[in-house]
Amino acid sequence: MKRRAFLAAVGAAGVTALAGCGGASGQGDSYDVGMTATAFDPPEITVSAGEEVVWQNTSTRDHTVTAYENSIPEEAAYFASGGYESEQAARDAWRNEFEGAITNGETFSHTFEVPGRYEYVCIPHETGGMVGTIVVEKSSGSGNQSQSSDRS
Ligand SMILES: [Cu+2]
Repeated sequence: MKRRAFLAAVGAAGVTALAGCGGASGQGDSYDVGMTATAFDPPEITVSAGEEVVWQNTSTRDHTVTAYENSIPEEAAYFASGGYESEQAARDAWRNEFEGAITNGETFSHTFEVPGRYEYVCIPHETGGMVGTIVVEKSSGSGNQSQSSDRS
């Protein structure tokens, strides 16, 4: 319970930071990926390396954000709501005590440092196809990327 409250607080701080520099994806002011009753919305977003992604549960059902351990870049840090260090730990925690849930209105955030493709799932709705993808592109260097595409 304490850990969830902490994650929510971190998410809120991240929102402020994102708002200050223009936001990551234009999906509204306070989050990048919402969660409907059965899906991540949008199911795929692209960010730059070093950017933080904020998920918010915009539905009334409990969801998780749980990275597929084998579908993230090899050098990347594992991420899962609840702070678990492996997919198995996240799945066990959910199965045992529904831990790691993001409840209505709560947020979860993760900063993506390693470029590549990250696939993740909502454990309770995996069979319903509630999966998502984060594509992380190399940052252009100075860290403050403009929205205009001036890359070659
Ligand atoms: Cu779900």
